[in-house]
Formats: sequence, C-alpha cells, structure tokens
Amino acid sequence: MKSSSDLLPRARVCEAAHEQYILRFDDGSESSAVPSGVLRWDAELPAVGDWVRARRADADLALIESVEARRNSISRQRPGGGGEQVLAANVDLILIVMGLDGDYNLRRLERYLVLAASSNAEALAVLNKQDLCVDWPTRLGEVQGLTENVVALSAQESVEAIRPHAAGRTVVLLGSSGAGKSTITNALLGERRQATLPVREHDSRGRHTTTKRMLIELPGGGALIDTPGLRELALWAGQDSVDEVFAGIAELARQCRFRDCSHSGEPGCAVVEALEAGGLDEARWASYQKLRAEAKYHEREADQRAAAEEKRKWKVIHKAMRHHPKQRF
Ligand SMILES: Nc1nc2c(ncn2[C@@H]2O[C@H](COP(=O)(O)OP(=O)(O)O)[C@@H](O)[C@H]2O)c(=O)[nH]1
Ligand SMILES: [Mg+2]
Ligand SMILES: [Zn+2]
Repeated sequence: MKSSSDLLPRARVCEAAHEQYILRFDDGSESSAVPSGVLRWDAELPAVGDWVRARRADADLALIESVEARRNSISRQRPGGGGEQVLAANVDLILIVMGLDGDYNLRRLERYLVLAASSNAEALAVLNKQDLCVDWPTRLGEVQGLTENVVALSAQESVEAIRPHAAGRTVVLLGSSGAGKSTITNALLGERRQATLPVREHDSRGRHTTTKRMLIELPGGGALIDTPGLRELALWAGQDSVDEVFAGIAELARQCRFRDCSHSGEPGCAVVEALEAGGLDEARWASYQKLRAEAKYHEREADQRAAAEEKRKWKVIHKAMRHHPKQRF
C-alpha cells in the first residue's frame, strides 16, 4: 500500500541511540533525525540498518515518518529481560570476530552462530590475531567442526580473506571488545575511521573504544556496521535455530529409542552411547542443552508477550468503539 510518506526522501539509519538518529539519504547527504510523533506511537522504532522515509525539518534535523519492512534483523534479549533489542536490520553477513588470544572461546562462538541462524543472515567466523597464536591451525580445525564458514587472519596485516564476502553487502561485525572489529572495519575501508585500543595483557580483554553501533558505507558499495562488544548475549532465537547450528547433535538425539528421551539414562539412548564411545564431545553436548533450554524459555516468553500484546490491542479497539459507536472498525 502506498502512503504519503513514500513520497519523502529515503534514507538509511547509520546510528541510533535514545531516539536520536543519524540518517544517510540516498543523495549521500547526512542529517540528525528524530522519530515523528506518529512513528513514536507505532512503537516499532528504527534500528541501525533500517531504511526509512524522512521529512527534512531544517538544515540539520529530519523527522522520520516511516520505517520500511525489514528483510531481517539481528536481535538479542534486551539486558535485564525487556524483550527484543534489534542490534542491526537488513543484514546480509555477520562477521563473528574472535581473537586467537585469550578471547578464543568455542562456546561463545556457538552462541553467536545461533544468533546468526535465527536472523537468516549468513555468518562468517573470523579468527583474528593469527600472529599471536602459533597453534592457530589446530584452532581453525576446531572451529571448522562447528561451522564451514571460517577464515583465520591477522587484521593488522591483511583482511583480503573477508573482502570477497563483504563486497556489495551489508555486513555487521560482532564479537568481544578487543577482538579486532574496528581494526577490520578500518582495513576494509582503507582508512583509519574507527578508534582502536590495545587489549589488557593478562586477559586479552578490550576496552569499549567503540561505544555505539555505527553503519559506515564501503567504497564500491555495501556497508559495515561496527559494534561495541556485547557483555551479554541472551538469545532471541527459537529451538530450531539451535538445532540448525548443532545439526549433527539434533539428528543424533532423534535416534534415541524413546521419542521423549531425556538422555539421562534411558535404555537405547543414542546420545549417551555417543558420549561413552567418544563420538560426541561432552562440552559441545552441554552447550547444546544449555542453548536449547534458553531458546525454549525464549519461545515461551515470546508467546506470552504476543498474547499480552493482542489483548492490549483489543482493549484499545473496544475502548474506541465505546466512544465512537457509529464508527466502523
Ligand atoms: N597482534 C594483533 N593485534 C591486533 C590484530 N587485530 C587487532 N589487533 C589489536 O587488538 C586491539 C583491539 O582491536 P580493536 O579493533 O579496537 O577491537 P574491537 O574492540 O573489537 O573493535 C588493538 O590494539 C588492535 O591493534 C591482529 O591481527 N594482531
Ligand atoms: Mg571497536
Ligand atoms: Zn537419548
């Protein structure tokens, strides 16, 4: 359906914080922006990566009137449990950046892979700081056991392994603070746009040099979204996304004798057999169960939330009908 806002200039959200936005218009100009009153009423506020229509209020302020339907979005559970937080919208590729120093953690990588699976964006694991890890081939092999899409590199030397994946696409960089996201961003841009800071020696942890999510256009098409490290990454994903990432394990668990096997000692349990035979890694199995339980909890919560929202909508409609009995809805 065409609406009047379709006639307004189109722009992409480059930054979003506390209802303050930076937009980049199709003509290349940039402007600060705030949501219009109508949009605020709509509740679904834009996120970085969204395409919007905006009215220029004056030389350096625009009013966002509408948000285009998202192709996809990357979301987590808002820290503190307040529902969905969209980290980025309309994303083609997620670079999961992990340092080959103390940052290296397969369990965290699995969590990111589930996040990617639930967003329907492609994921590429980037093992960075190859120069700091003599044993990097072993780690590369470990990660290849989780996903086929992985590259190992030193962002300080070359990011050419990433370039063909990023060309012409919207790419979001996720990973711990200090993993090298801003270094990769700068290298892909060919300029030092994002500030970077050394990590602490003893635990490889970075400081939050990048303080907000920010979309930056790539020369030759495409865009990068650099992000601060996420301290918390509670899943906004269903159990099917977990099964997608752990395809082999999900398949194995379906081979137990009893369909509702809890894998805790029933006869004919394919999981216990595989654990005993050494074909299934204990840590990976534990990780699967943990993420599966978290996703199940999320599904239940999302259902309750949807039911509450439905109820609220009908309440508003009934109220309006009482006040305007002649009006049709
Ligand atoms: N040795 C080494 N250090 C790197 C590499 N890539 C990034 N760093 C350093 O790691 C630190 C954190 O990088 P930064 O890009 O700010 O990480 P971010 O927090 O993920 O954006 C900086 O001091 C970078 O210079 C690499 O490939 N090798
Ligand atoms: Mg950074
Ligand atoms: Zn079983």
